[in-house]
Amino acid sequence: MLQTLHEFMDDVVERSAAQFEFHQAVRDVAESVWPLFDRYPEYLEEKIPHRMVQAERIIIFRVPWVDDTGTVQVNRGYRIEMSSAIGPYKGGLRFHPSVNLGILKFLAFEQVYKNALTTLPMGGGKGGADFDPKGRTDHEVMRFCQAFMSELFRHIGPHTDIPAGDIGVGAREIGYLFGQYKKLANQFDGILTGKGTAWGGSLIRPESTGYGTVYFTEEMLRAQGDTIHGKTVLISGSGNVAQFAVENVNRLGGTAVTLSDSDGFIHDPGGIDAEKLDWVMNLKNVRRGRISEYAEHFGVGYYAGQKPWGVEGAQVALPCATQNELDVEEAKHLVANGIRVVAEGANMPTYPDASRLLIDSGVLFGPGKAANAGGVAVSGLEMAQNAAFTTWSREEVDAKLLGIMTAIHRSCRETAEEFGVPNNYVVGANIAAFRKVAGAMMDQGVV
Ligand code: NDP
Ligand code: 2IT
Repeated sequence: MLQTLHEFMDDVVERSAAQFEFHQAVRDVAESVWPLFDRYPEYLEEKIPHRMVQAERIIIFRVPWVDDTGTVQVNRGYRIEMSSAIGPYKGGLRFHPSVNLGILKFLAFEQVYKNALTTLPMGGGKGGADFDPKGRTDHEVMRFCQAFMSELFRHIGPHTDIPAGDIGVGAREIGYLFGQYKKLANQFDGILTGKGTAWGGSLIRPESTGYGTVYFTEEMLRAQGDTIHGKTVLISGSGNVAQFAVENVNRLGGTAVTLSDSDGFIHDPGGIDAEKLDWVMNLKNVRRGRISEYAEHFGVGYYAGQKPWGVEGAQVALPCATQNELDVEEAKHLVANGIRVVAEGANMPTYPDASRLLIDSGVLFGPGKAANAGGVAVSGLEMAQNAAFTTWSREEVDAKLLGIMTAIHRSCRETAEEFGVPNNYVVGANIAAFRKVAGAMMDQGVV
């Protein structure tokens, strides 16, 4: 007698107590793929889903470092090596005080399926630390990164595990991490992506997640005979993903009117144009200030402690900050205000009941593992350039990114149709990705 979905989820919850985000991510995939097992019972017989929820390896380590006052600080570092079924472990590093095992396991689990959708041969992983870079000097961040890499370096490699950025890990941190790896390993390897373009980084990698989310949105609209051109767009977050989502909305003729951080959001009804976006990039990436300063500088509204989902007059919403930042009440506002598309630039920003409500209300909903896959896809292109000892032009990488996002969209759409749920990109993404990973696991035996 094969296990039911209910029994499977009970087991997952029992064996990973209190890891709520992990349960949420697993349930989302399991609910989509369980009906598949009527057609392919061998997946259950071979315990493919049960193997998929166990990381191949988890490394947890001490990260001791000394701050500018001479005080010893101790953080906890992690690397979750989730699945190498279709390629080496690949996925970002997150530095944020909220980081814990459950959050990183959810991110690593999502990464496996996201990477499978990219068309490139990458397995899934995620890592990070409960380090808070806010308010730290560059030298403190450097010493932390060096301490973190002093342990991580022995576990990664260009054919083993290739980390990248995520929340709190951008160009500055990747630089410090790479420098320490090189010093310890005495090798100039492509062991990280998101590197500086002078030392092995790919053009368009910084832009790729935000650009890709907007390309995916455009594809969803095109499938309905529409485009982003002329649309008003709500965006949350103001970091890497949000910034380049704004840039691509502008390129495609839309108007982005909101940005946020963990303190509140700004609403600029006139639109965040190229000049204002430059100002935001300086604010967030150089001065490391708060988004409220935008409102003071440009004389627009700032809403402390709130999120942008109640703003009226928009047709597209792109949550680009963090997990579980769009709840069912906010989803009701979006529907009531006439939103046509929600595409997740962040990982799992929408609560499950909120995404269900959006889909049931006819909103086109692009789940993160499809909509934000452009970042890791261009990381894959960075690895390809490193391996070939070459670099590609901006135009070449951007065209490949667009091609990949179009392919991901097509695969989600066709799979949703095949399973009788047209326009359901959640089911389409989950089944398309699961089939690829499960197939590889079946080929490779019980390992
Ligand atoms: P950044 O660190 O550059 O920016 C994060 C943004 O989200 C900041 O505006 C930050 O505000 C806000 N934020 C973070 N945590 C919270 C929170 N708990 N509540 C409210 N706001 C919060 O990160 P990225 O832009 O790289 O990442 C954003 C999202 O996109 C994450 O979900 C990440 O996993 C996902 N992602 C990133 C990819 C990448 O290539 N970078 C690829 C695919 C997905 P504040 O400054 O106040 O903390
Ligand atoms: O969530 C993600 O896909 C990322 N943070 C990017 C991972 C990567 O390896 O580029």
